[in-house]
Amino acid sequence: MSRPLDPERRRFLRGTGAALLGASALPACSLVTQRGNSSPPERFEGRLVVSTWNFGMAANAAAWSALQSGVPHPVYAAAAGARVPEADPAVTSVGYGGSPNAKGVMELDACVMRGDNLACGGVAGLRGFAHPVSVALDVMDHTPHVLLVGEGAGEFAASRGHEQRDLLSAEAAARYAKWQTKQERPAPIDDHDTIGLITLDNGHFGMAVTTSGWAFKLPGRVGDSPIIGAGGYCDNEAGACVATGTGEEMIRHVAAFAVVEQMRNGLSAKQAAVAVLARIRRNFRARDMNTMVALLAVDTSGGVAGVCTTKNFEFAVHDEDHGGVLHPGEHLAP
Ligand code: SD4
Repeated sequence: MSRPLDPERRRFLRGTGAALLGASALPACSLVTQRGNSSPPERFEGRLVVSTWNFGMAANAAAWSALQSGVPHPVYAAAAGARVPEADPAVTSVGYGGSPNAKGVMELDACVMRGDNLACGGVAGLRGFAHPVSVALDVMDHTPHVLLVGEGAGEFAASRGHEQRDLLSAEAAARYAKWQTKQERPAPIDDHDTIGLITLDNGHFGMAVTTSGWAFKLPGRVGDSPIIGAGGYCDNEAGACVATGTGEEMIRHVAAFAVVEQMRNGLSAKQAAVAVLARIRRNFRARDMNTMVALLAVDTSGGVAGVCTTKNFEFAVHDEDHGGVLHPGEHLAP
């Protein structure tokens, strides 16, 4: 049974959703993008990189070069792409320059997965490291585990020699200070944009997700992004999916896994993503809330779909025939 929201919280969720979506939560990005007006072609041939949001354009370009240079598996190309927004202070929801938790501390989440053998790795609540996605790769490649959290994740990252960095940019500190001075200080529910990348090369899927998560979240809060099956999943036999938006909804529905399983049952990327997103929205509406959830999926035939509960979603696609193109997400019909 779903827990009814108290009227205060209900008002807050409605208010923040409307305000933030109206203003678009997308961070400024200096990249010149080739903006497609419509959905991508029905299917792509050959190598492919897709990722969430407009900052996915620069990430895709890096992932594409990595694919071209012959990485051992496309997951390493996905991670190479993810490192771009992790290092970019203009991206206010990923890595350096992302948003801190309610105590002003940066806690980052990331995961990676490969579709041939389902090897995967993740870190949650990682503090003080520049590239959580690289630490996630090391969890996959150098431990028998799939997810390390908090202090242990940090100790592991240090033991592997990962770059340490103060992740709170001056701009992020200013945003935090502004948020702190507000009388009511709920965390803004739609103030977060994760990058999730899917790479496909010769039938082999790779996937990477990285984020600073929900801005001003409770310390210790973990979203969907480091959780295999929630924020991302891939399987060469079925397809791949990454998610962005309110992670609690993705965790509840094991969203990325659900989309991949629908593709395994024969649905296209678009049919699968729409089916799962509709289920997620039905469920959160039943809890009297509204929020942003977007699913980006690729099927084994090279079909790509990006669907969202709101109108502001965009996704980036890079392939041989078209180069890099930014596509508008499809808004799920009301
Ligand atoms: C989270 N899903 O931590 C992430 C944030 C996000 O678009 O994707 N925002 O809930």
